[in-house]
Amino acid sequence: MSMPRSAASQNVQVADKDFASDVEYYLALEPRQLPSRYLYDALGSALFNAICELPWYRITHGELGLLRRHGRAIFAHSTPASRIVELGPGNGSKLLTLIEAGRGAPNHAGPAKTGHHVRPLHLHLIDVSSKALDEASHALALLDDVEIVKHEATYESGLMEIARTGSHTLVLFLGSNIGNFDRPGADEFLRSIRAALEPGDDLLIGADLVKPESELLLAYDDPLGVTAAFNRNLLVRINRELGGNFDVDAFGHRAVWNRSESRVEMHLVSLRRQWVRIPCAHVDVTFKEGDTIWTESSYKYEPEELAVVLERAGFRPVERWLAGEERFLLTLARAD
Ligand code: AVJ
Repeated sequence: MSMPRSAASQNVQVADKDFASDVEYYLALEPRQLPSRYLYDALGSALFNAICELPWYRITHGELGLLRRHGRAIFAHSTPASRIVELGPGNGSKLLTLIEAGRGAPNHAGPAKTGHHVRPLHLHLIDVSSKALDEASHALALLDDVEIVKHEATYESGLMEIARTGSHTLVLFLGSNIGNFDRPGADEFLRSIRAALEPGDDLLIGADLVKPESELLLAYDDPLGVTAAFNRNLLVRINRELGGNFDVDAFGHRAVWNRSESRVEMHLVSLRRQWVRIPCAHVDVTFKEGDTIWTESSYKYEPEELAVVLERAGFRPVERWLAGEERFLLTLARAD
């Protein structure tokens, strides 16, 4: 069994060069777009945490309720693991809730109440946002006998860092973060999670389900304008980090339910004709009134579909828990 590597060796910086070249590349596509992972700078992460508190955004509350109510069952159904890897821990509340709810469960790897000596539980947090990593590790440090390893990295490179240590692993992919991938991308990404695991390892995945359009639009275009601020902050970030001259006031927020693709899309809409330059990304572009930048997709699932997608990627669904009110599904699946 290999030893866990030290925390210090595992910080991979997401280089600004990637941001500049992605902005250049994606703004040249038709339709114009920007990758949603860049929404999460420090302010973007804070705004996302605020979104999670909104009464219209029900993913977080629905999922936390499931983790709280079924935490013991989740550990009881999973292979005993000495490490938990979370892809996109946000502020750490999902993992904290799961571990606290799971205390005393038969397979819970953390400090048991029985007084037996238990190896410390290793928590690996993978996120592109250093702010999120700091917040999450701070929140999780409240737990006894855990060792926290931060990976400031994309999911893909973080997964390569945690791959194959020989110790059993539970991977958490919660919050409907799977929703940012289109269907082929989700297939491919789940396969890359599977490739980082050994047979018998587990994946706990949370997915938001298809629901009435009116509910979806309220969740992604809230009356307080927090989601609009979250979206427009991407322009603020481009201005600050890449020297752009976006007039942030001149872009509106739009959420669209694309039924045939089963996704909610976020767009920024130019409110007038304007010329935008982003020197560090070699961008020089004009927007007509009504021109858009597509900034995010949040794909929604049907329960049966998710099981099929997991099976295709080499996972066998073990158990699932549904929040009926919020239409949110938590699935535990085992690597074949
Ligand atoms: C964190 C990607 C799951 O798509 O629901 C929230 C991000 N965007 N409101 C989502 C988000 C707008 C969120 N994910």
